[in-house]
Amino acid sequence: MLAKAVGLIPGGVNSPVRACRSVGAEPVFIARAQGCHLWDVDGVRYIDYIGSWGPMILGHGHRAVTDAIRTALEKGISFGAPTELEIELAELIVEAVDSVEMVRMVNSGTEATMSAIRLARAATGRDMIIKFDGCYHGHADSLLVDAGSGVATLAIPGSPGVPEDFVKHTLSLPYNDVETLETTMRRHGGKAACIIVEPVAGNMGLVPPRQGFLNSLRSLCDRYGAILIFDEVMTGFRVARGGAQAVYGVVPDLSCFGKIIGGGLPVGAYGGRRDLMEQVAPRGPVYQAGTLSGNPLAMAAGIATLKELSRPGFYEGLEKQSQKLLDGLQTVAEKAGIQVWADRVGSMLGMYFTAGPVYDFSDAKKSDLDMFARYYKAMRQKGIYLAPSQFEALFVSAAHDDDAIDKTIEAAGRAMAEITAR
Ligand code: HOZ
Repeated sequence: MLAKAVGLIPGGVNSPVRACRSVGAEPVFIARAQGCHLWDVDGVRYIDYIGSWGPMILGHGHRAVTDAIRTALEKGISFGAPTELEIELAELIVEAVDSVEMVRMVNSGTEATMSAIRLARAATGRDMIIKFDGCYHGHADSLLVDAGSGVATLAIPGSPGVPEDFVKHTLSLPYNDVETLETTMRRHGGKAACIIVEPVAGNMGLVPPRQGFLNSLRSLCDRYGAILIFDEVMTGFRVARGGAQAVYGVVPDLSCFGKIIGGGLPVGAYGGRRDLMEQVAPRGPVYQAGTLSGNPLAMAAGIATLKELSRPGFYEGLEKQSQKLLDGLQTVAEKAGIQVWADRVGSMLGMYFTAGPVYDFSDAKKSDLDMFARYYKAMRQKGIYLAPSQFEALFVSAAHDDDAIDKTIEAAGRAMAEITAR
């Protein structure tokens, strides 16, 4: 399949990281999925820790979600006109995320961040944006500066095709470094339209915010009149129902969502303060549009997913399994004599092959990438499907039961023993 795909699709894949190049492997072609398992086209079963890169928090093929999609499908696939489902999903988001008073649906996280930045620039009349090294906010031109995810995985410094004129307004600073941020804001704060951040960085592995980092973003934005944008495409409804902003108690002006709110179908959204969102067309002059935005299948899948997440004890159960996995991985690494730095926020995990600490992108890059590649391949060979990059997070779903977690820890133990035996 790969041989055929590479002749038709660049690299044989429709998104770079999944090509598995940085770990010296070939991609797995998936045939089907259920619960926490994937089966490839050769019938091999894997325990899945990618979860479609975040959306599948309930596990694959969850009945409530597939039923909702089926019901919506019978009524029509896409209308390009408002539906009641859009109102319902917007209501669920507004109700769950305190800082969001209004929300606009788009089709991907990339669209959400791109649109939120346009809005911030329009609202402030300023061009400059501030981001952080190793954070990834999609592939819009002005955001491909020291980015994480595939850009980090493939060690691409920027991207050809992005005019210098577009990126000259983007400043990228070290994550978790309040001092550098304060100095930069003293110098440029009056010109900054926004600070955009992953409140828990999940595109350079997993790097939680250090104490006070997110609060300092809030106070510096207030001091210099910049808009604070939380990119919660990964963390929204993942680390808590109210997102990372609920976990850390910091209120952004705008938030971006994706992944979980579409239940596995293509969706993104941006929302926040009413006075800002009312500047979006047609209510205001800031243009942004999309033929398939708010399409009924994705809305139905998102609604069904978010309703499941509001069941009492949902997040507690997910945290328990995630902690069990983290503890198990740390134990087997120690047993194998491998130094790792592993961390978790909610059901997002990261593990680096370095003694750490890992507080920013330069720390993350100290991980032994060769050892990661060998670990990845050994785990895959044992039926554990991890992200094929050190610079991506692991996602645990509600379908990862004790048996799956135990098997994963046991496989990790064997994988680590193998990679140290060489
Ligand atoms: N950018 C996503 C990961 N953070 C998607 C990677 C992929 O689908 O290949």
